[in-house]
Amino acid sequence: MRQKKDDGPFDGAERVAANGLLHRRLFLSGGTLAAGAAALGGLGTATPAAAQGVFPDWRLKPGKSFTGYGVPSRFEEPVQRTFTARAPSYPSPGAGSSRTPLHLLEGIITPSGLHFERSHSGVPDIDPEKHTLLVHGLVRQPLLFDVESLARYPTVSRIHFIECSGNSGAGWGVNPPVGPVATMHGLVSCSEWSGVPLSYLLDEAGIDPAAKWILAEGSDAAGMSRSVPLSKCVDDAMIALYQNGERVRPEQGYPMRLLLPGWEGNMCVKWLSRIKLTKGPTHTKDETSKYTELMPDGKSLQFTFPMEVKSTITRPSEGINMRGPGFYEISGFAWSGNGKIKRVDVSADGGKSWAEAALAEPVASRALTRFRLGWQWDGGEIILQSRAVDETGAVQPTREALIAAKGIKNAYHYNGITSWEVRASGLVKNVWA
Ligand SMILES: Nc1nc2c(c(=O)[nH]1)N[C@H]1C(S)=C(S)[C@@H](COP(=O)(O)O)O[C@H]1N2
Ligand SMILES: [Mo]
Repeated sequence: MRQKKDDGPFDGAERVAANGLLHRRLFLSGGTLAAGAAALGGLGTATPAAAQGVFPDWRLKPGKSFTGYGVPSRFEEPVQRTFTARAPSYPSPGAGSSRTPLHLLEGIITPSGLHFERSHSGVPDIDPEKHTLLVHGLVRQPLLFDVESLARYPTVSRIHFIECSGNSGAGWGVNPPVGPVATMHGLVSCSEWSGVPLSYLLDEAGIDPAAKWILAEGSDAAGMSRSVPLSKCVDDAMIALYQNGERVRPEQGYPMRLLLPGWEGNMCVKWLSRIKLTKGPTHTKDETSKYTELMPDGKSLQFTFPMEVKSTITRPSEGINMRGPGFYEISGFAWSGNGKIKRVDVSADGGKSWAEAALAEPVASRALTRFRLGWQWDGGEIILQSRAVDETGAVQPTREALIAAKGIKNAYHYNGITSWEVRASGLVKNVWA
C-alpha cells in the first residue's frame, strides 16, 4: 500500500511494508539516493581541504612501488577471520575453525584470505609435486593422477558456497548465545571454483555397474573421509584446483579438494588423495561419530546432505550500527544447497509484514546471493528479519517452526530466521524472536 509521507529526498519512494521498507524497484532500477552525504554549504568544516589549498600527504609525493602480491589497505586490517585460539596443550592440535566476517564484505565472493576454515588436524603443507589422487575400487581401470595430469582435462568454473553443516548451530538450544553475523553464520563462504568435473575422471576409470557410492579421503593428519552417493559425483561434483582465479589456498585444500555444490562442507574433502568406488556407504569414523542429526525422539537422521535454504541480513547487524534516522540500504546474503534463491523477503516489524528485496545478479545455483532493500528508518525500536525462498519452493523457517520440527538436540543444519534488534540509540543486537 502506498503511504504518503514527507520523505525529504525520498519523497515518492514507495513504502510497501510497515516500518519504512521501500519498494525493491528502487534497487532494481539502480536509482541513486543521497543518504549519508554531508550537505556542503552549511558545513564549513566539511569543505574539501584541496579547495583551501591544503593537500594530504598522498597528493604531495609518489606512492609506493610495485609488489609481487598485493594485500588490502592497512586501514582494512580489522577485516579478519575470527577464531578462538586453543592452548598448545589441546588434545587435538589443529582442530577447530575460523569464521568469515560476512558483515564486513560486499557482493557475493569471499576473498580467499577470508574464506572460513574448518580443519580436524590443521593445514598440511603439501608439495604439489608429490601429491597424487587415486581413483580405484569398483572401476574398470584404477587411475593415478598428479596435479599436472589433472590440469590437462577440460576445466569448468562455477560460483558456489561451502557451508559447514554446524554453521549457525548456536540457534539450537534453550537459551542460545547471541552475537554478530560472523559468530552466528561465519562458517559459510563463496568462491569461484575452477577444476575438473569428477564425472570425467570416473568415465575414464570406467564405473562398475555395482558401484553406487564413493569414499573420498584427504591426505591430512585427520585422514578425513566421507561417503558420497555416486549420483552426486556424476552430477555436479568437481575436483577444484583453483579458487577465485588462483590455486586453491592451503586452508581450502591445496592442491585439490572435492567440491560437492550445496552439500555439507564436511563432505568437500580437502587435500583430496583418494576416491574409492563402493557398493554402499563406508561408515567412516567421520560420519559415524559426527554429522548425524539427533531428533526429539532420540533417533538420528543420517546422510542429510544438502544445506537448506537460509539467509541473514548483514547490514545493519550487530557491530554495524545505525547513524541516526533516515535512508538506509538493508543488505544481506541468501543461499540454498538445493538450487537458486527465488526470493528474499525482509521484515522491519519482527515478521508481521514483509517486503520483497531485490536480488543482485548473478543469482547462481548453490551460491551466496546478495539481496538489497531500501529502508527509511524513523529512529524507532524495531526488529529486522530476512526470509529466503529457494527455487524448490522451500521457505526458510522461523526458529519456532524449526525447533517444533527438529527439537533442540540437533547440532547441525540450523536454518531458522535471524533477528536483529535495532535500538533507538542506533545500536544493533542479535536477538531470538
Ligand atoms: N581432509 C579434510 N577435509 C575437510 C576437513 C578436514 O578437516 N580434513 N574439514 C571439513 C569440514 S568439517 C568443512 S566444514 C570443510 C571446510 O572447508 P574450508 O576449510 O575450506 O572452509 O572442509 C571439510 N573437508
Ligand atoms: Mo564442517
